[in-house]
Amino acid sequence: MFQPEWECMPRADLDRLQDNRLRHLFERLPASPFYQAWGPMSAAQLDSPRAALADLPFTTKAQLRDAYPFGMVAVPREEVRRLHASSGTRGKPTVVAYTDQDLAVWADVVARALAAAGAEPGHRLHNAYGYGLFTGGLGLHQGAERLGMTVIPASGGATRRQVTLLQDLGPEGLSCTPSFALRLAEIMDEMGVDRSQLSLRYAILGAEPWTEAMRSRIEERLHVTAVDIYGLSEIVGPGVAIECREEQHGLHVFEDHFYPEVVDPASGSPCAPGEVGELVLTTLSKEAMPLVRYRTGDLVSVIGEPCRCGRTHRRMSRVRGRVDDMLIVRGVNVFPSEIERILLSFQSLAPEWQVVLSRAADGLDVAAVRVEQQPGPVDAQLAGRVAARIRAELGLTLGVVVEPPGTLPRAEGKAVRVVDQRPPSPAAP
Ligand code: DLL
Repeated sequence: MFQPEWECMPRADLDRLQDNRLRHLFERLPASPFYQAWGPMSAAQLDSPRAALADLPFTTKAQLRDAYPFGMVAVPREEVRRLHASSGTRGKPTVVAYTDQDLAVWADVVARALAAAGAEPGHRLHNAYGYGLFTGGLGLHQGAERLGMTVIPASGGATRRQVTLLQDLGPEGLSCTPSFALRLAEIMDEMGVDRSQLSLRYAILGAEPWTEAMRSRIEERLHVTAVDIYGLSEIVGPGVAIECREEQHGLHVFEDHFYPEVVDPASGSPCAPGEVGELVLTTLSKEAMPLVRYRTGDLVSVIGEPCRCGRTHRRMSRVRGRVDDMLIVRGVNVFPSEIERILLSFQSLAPEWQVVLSRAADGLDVAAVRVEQQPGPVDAQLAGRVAARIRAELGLTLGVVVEPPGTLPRAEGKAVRVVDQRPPSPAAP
């Protein structure tokens, strides 16, 4: 463990620490042009900050976009040491600012995450997250250095060369998206790489939703222990939460820096432990861009039981999906991850898949699944069996097309699982 004094802090001490850090956050908030409008916090709010937090408004992605580029920054310009930005595929990007102290905290939490996966000082990390404005590459990089690892900054792309580096440089750890881990395995098969000759032992995978079924495939094909790492640029980047290799079940949220809540996405009221809702995060130590009750859009539940790894920080489930990624096909609601779980229960299917949404002549939406068969003899009945299982388990009628191996596009970063070919809705009058 990298920082046991923080990661295993007794719960009562952690509660007190959160209260103190929240109080400090409340005092600093008016320095942010956006939060200035809230006015100063009252004495009662400063007195019981955790209780007060639950009554404060949420902060949303739309507000961050409106504040583009620097409307949320709470420190003088010369104290901002780095900027990152979200990809902005759904509109303007959101800019995220860091002070020296923010970068140090980020490196610490990523170092904790790497250690939770099995990394040790002196190990090598092959870091295949993209470098640049995306937080994956630099986030893992500085965390690995902080832990005392040797970093191989492979970034995305050039997959064959990456396989050669994995063979020659002897890294114990791999960090990338789950879909890129599979891509590496696929190219290793093409190149005839014997996995027992590789030194890889663990993989730190995240930045996109993935399932237990996908984990089994990756662990089998790369001979690694794979753990799930979660984060988002707005809060810090990777390192908000991590699974421990002891349980590989639930992600510890580093609660000394990020205060989690899970709320009903419609009403905003708190969910009971175990109930799935939207993850809402408050930054407890961020200087450059503090955020209060930020709605992540990610659906998770809180795991109540203590963990045998000894960390006291609460665990959240894997991300089940995003509030805005739920597919509604002819009245049936489904998350793409549920489709992945069923597809990968067929050993004859490869872990490459997409859902294609289109609009039929009758104006209703239709969804079809494209998935690849594993190399081997063609099974003409397979598509029918897959469609029947999806219908039986999800109550959803989907067209299923089983494609030959190597047909679907491969992602170098985050996989695109849902392709929306529906015509844009007519603008409101
Ligand atoms: O994806 C940060 C990151 C980099 C996390 C490397 C992990 C590893 P963004 O590009 O801002 O930041 O995207 C954040 O990605 O709100 C989730 O919807 C999704 N996401 C991130 N990690 C996971 C995960 C990075 N482990 C958005 N499982 C988040 C499921 C994830 N979804």
